[in-house]
Amino acid sequence: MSAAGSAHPHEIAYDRRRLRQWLAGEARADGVTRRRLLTLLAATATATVLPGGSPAHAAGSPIVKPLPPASFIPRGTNAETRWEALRGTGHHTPNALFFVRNHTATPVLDAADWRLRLWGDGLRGTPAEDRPVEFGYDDLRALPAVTRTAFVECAGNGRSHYATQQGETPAGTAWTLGAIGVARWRGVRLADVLRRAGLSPYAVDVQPRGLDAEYVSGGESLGRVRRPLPLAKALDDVLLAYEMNGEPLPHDHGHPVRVLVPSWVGIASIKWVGDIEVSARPLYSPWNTTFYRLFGPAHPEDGGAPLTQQTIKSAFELASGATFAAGRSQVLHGRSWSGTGGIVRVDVSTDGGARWRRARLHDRPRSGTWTRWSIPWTPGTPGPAHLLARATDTAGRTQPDTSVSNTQGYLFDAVVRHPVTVL
Ligand SMILES: Nc1nc2c(c(=O)[nH]1)N[C@H]1C(S)=C(S)[C@@H](COP(=O)(O)O)O[C@H]1N2
Ligand SMILES: [Mo]
Repeated sequence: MSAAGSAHPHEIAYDRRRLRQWLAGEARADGVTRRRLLTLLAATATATVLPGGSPAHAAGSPIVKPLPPASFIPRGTNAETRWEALRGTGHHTPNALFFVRNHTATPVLDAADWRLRLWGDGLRGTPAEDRPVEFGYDDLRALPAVTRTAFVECAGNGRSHYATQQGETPAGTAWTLGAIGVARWRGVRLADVLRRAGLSPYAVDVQPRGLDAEYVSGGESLGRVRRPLPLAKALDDVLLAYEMNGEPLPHDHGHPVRVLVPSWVGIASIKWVGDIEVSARPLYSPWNTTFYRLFGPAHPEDGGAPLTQQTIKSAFELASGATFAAGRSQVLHGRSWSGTGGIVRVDVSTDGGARWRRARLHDRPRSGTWTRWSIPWTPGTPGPAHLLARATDTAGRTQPDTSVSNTQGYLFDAVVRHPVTVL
């Protein structure tokens, strides 16, 4: 367990080491062609195929739960939460309102049949796949339970604002700001499961994989959704969650068990987890090579390091184009969050950014979750207006005016101009 306890690897250095090892033939890169990796290294920052989704079921919706139009904006195999639907909900997003991001379609799995298989050369005394360690649902339930409040947010949340505010055209789902939800997750520590499985001191990466269908992109199957996680994060605060807001995990959110990686981009939180490879060599998948890295002129030639922590954002609990009566006093509500710390300050402008006032915070700053806020407003002159909110976190990070562009439109962090009309 010595490697286990080592310090957080600096992700960029770690990634370079990974690439070198791969080139030396040491790393495993199933489902990633040599050509793909070389392209990555050579760094043509071309836009990738738009995940349109291939149905996992013969028929039916890719999402199981109802998606009332008042609460959701349908986006292919995904569904975005409407911010106006969060008004009046508490700190935690009700399961019925939580956004869904599916590469294919929600598989309906039975906890009684479910097994979690741990395998790989990063386990002690386990020759590769020969003797995998298995856990059933009841085995997990019998381990010490932990609960934690955390957001799951898609790396592409806010992507459409690269177009609306910056005139760019990144590839991917055109989310506004509703690809985030906060829940109270209950489950077991991944660290407990890894230790029970017998972690070797040489383990460096763990790679959970979903039980949903293989993801087909550009006519090529990339295999089942999976993404390696450095061991240091896996042993830190990652959960195998079986409850969401006090209910068994809903089908769309990973029933019976999902990975929950606090503060990181949503792709790390693999749903419907069926197996976890524990590896003594760095691992690659399309989700840490082709996807979920930053490409473009502002980034390293061979792309940035695989995305880890989420960025900082704010949203009003209002519909786009909401109307207000001139001269009538209001209270505006919103939420801000960051992957690098709790939110300590939010400034709001109701005049398109000329003057700023400090909002009142309704939650204590806590990492991995949002802070609700409010501010009074009496709209003046009738006509179109823009509401803006700018958050600052405990790490001293503040939302900028412009987000650094990247071809796939990840990590939008700029202040969003929320259009409203005063009547
Ligand atoms: N197995 C599997 N896990 C997955 C995905 C998926 O399609 N399949 N999507 C990922 C992405 S990109 C995000 S943003 C989150 C979304 O979680 P949610 O649907 O519970 O909101 O799940 C992640 N885990
Ligand atoms: Mo995502």
